[in-house]
Amino acid sequence: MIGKSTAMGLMLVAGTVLAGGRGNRVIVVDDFNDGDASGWEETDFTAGRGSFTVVGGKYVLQTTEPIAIDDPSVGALDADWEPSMENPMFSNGTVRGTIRANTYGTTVGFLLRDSHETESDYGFFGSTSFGTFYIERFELLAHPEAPQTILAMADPEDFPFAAGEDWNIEARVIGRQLRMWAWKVGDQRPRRPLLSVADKVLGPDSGSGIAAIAFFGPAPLISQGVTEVQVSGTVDNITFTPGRGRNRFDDDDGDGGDDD
Ligand SMILES: [Ca+2]
Ligand SMILES: [Ca+2]
Repeated sequence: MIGKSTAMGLMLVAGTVLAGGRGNRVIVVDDFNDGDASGWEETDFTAGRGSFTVVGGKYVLQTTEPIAIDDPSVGALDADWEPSMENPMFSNGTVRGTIRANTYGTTVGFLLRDSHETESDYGFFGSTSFGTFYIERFELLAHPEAPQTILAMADPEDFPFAAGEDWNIEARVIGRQLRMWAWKVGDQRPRRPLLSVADKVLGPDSGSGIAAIAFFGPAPLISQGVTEVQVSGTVDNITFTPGRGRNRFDDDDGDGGDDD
């Protein structure tokens, strides 16, 4: 059954497809400039200690109080973009958006191939506690004892990520190829991805959801002696480019053609 909000979301998608290159298009997911986050399904894993607000045309996911480092929720605040859920058009493609961690300890980023049936996804994050960017596979139903697998992580010495910085993130999953670009707002997009890894566990049939999420990663924080985190992450200017259509962003290896 399609609910009213989903039907409206689909209309929104149809109305905001921008002209792109041959066989390609960019879908405006949300820029939050209308002051609300309609179309986003918000899940507060902290059981009432989280808030989702649009502030100054940006989407802010934050806890209303510090969350203890051993809290099983890991302070997670998850917002799913409803038109992408169970919609195969979003199973392969590229999410682009900006992220900012407003507090030390916060991890913030985007999910692709998110499924609420299997509670699985691929996550593309900036982590203030690791101090850099990483890609992970998440499978709660299949591996409840250890759902997170870090597939690739940048070197924090070379690619540091810290609280208070605005970054562009480009997160791509096409087939089994995962890629992530990250560059500071105002800088030029690097030609080559920061992270590139193949993984075949969560195929295109595993899920299609796009989500924004903020949480904390306990492991590095515990080793640093941190006892609690007030999670706060900001996202904005989110777009999605479906499939592997050729455009000027796809020629990452510089050979004049599409990659892969
Ligand atoms: Ca809105
Ligand atoms: Ca905005």
